Amino acid sequence: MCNEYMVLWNKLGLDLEAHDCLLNHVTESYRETFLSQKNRPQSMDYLDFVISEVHGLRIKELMDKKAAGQKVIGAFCVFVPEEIVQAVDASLVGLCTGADFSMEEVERFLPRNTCPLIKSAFGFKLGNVCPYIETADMIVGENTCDGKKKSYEVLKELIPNLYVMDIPQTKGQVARRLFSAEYLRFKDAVEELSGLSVNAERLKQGIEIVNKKRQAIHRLSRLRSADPAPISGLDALLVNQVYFYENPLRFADSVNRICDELEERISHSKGAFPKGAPRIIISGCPMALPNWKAPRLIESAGAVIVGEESCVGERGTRNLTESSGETLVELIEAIVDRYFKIDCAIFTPNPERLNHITEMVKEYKADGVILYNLQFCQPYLIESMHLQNILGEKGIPTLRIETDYSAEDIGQLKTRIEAFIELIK
Ligand code: BJ8
Repeated sequence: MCNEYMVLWNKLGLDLEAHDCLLNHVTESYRETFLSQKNRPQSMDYLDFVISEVHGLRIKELMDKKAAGQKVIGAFCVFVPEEIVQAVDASLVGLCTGADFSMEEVERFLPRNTCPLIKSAFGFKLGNVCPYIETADMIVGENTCDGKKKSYEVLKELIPNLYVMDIPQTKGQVARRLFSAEYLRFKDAVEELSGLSVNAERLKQGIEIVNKKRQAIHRLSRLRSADPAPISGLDALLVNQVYFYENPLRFADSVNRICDELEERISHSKGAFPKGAPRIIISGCPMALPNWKAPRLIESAGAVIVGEESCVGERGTRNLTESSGETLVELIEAIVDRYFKIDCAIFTPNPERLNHITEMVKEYKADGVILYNLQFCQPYLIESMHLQNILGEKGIPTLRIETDYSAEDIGQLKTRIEAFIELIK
């Protein structure tokens, strides 16, 4: 690894040996999962490069920005409004929560039966292996599920610059007022952090930047409705994962370039999978980098994932923020409107999610749905049983899986996924 990065990681206080182990693991897993795919679009080179530099060049870029006075904000959830972060020229980065690390240490702070995503956040901090956590000037936690909200009380002891945002759990008028007040409180906090004040012009610009990357993702999603699917679900998931790390405008340009190539492929009926391959919507808990286990099993079994109903996917990106308002209040309200539509399972009731899944099945011509749940995630696990029943009544074949970040259940998952794909063929 280049010396310059070693100096950088050292300066950030990373445990260089443990960090090396993590990078080797991710590089190996990336090679096996992504580089071994057949019929990959050429323009995926961009993502190969981004991943190879995710702890290198991107961190250096963020550190250079910090040296120039700009701020970096880390987040664990899609409820953190990036538009407001952009309005003070700061960068928002999603924090790694997709792999087990330092589990023994983690279980000194959290019960064993805690969702892997939460444990992962602790593991990356306790193991001193995440340069994003160490680069961030502020880390935003959000009171969403019980696991997250209670764990932030503990995480605060490890991360003094943790800022916790309250998120309502219902969608009535009172809840919306709370949501709006919390976004205003967040605006005040980022203004204080950056020393810049958010005005209508800055916020409009922030909205337009974030919308551009969402629009690029929307274009990609539409192209995935073609048969043969022009891109694998794994590569599309990777695009959705990189969404949380990359510079937004560079990301939008690069995804648009991928889309240009996919349009070309579609015009020649060229696909990542053969025409008629079983088509799957995967729905449920977020798949944070570097969690690729379930999609890899699904696509190795010959099916292609054509959409993700997930926060690392359409739940997180599907709506744009209206940018036509002229005043700060109008623009903040537009942001609140946009984020209040997110149909996370922490809301009760949450009928929009079922509607979204059924729309996606139709839009992407899916043959079945795989409900993906992380172990001990009560909101998604409970919702998934109900969803499976209703989707079954609608004649949509559905498989419900529950997993974690270990390799222990790969054999059992593989058998169940292969049987499901056989069924829907
Ligand atoms: S908006 S899905 S990113 S909260 S998997 S930690 S729910 S126990 S991640 Fe999420 Fe925001 Fe909702 Fe999306 Fe809890 Fe479940 Fe773990 Fe989860």
